[in-house]
Amino acid sequence: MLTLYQFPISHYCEKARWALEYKNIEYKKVNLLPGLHAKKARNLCSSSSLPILVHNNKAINESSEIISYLDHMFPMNSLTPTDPHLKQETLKWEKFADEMIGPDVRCICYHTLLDHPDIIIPYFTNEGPWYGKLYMNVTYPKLSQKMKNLMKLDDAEVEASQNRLSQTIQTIIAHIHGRSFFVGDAFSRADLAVASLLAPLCKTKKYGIEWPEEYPEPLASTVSEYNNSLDWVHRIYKQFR
Ligand SMILES: N[C@@H](CCC(=O)N[C@@H](CS)C(=O)NCC(=O)O)C(=O)O
Repeated sequence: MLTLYQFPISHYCEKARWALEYKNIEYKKVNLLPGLHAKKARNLCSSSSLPILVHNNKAINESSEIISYLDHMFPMNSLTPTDPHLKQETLKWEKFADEMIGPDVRCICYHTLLDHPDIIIPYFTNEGPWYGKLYMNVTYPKLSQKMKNLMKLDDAEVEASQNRLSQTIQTIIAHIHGRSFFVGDAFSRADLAVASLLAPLCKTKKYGIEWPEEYPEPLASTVSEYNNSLDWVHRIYKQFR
């Protein structure tokens, strides 16, 4: 049995969930509480960041490493092309998504959502330890401040993230124009990475959590600006998730 240590709301964790489910691999999810996750994660491997996949007593972290491991161990429904050129292109776009989409989407979303404990705490505690709500009720003010500091969620940083993300989305639109997939003529980890890391802006179905009907401001306005540009994400989710 494989075990995925994760946060239900995390888009990097969604990337790993999607890969596992696309490949029809049975696995168990263990939802960790932000703050308390670090000790468990560091006991499993050297980093505190999730997702972490455990299989046969081996712990793998980094969503891209998890996909490589899964394709190696479970070759069915491979997400990595075999052709060397296509493989290189696919890994390039996945890296682009991991570095250019993931952090900015997270910054923009948390900048608003951390100020709404009524919305975010149920995601943090979803199907986690029984004491999750109790723990959050006591620690949330400190935890949210720590998260804001770690992610540098001040207005200037969020504005920089919005500007970068607008450019990144333009790059994506230009690349995908006239194509069905990021690389070649089949669904790959490049499509999966780009779509899962943009998914919180699109509130895609099958992400694994129920999105709020309306995001609070200023996230709602930001999301509505991007929405017309992100049809491709909805299509990929509909077809392959
Ligand atoms: N490059 C990593 C990024 C993972 C990541 O940033 N995870 C965040 C959640 S979205 C996390 O675990 N943050 C808490 C921490 O690092 O302690 C990947 O692809 O897996």
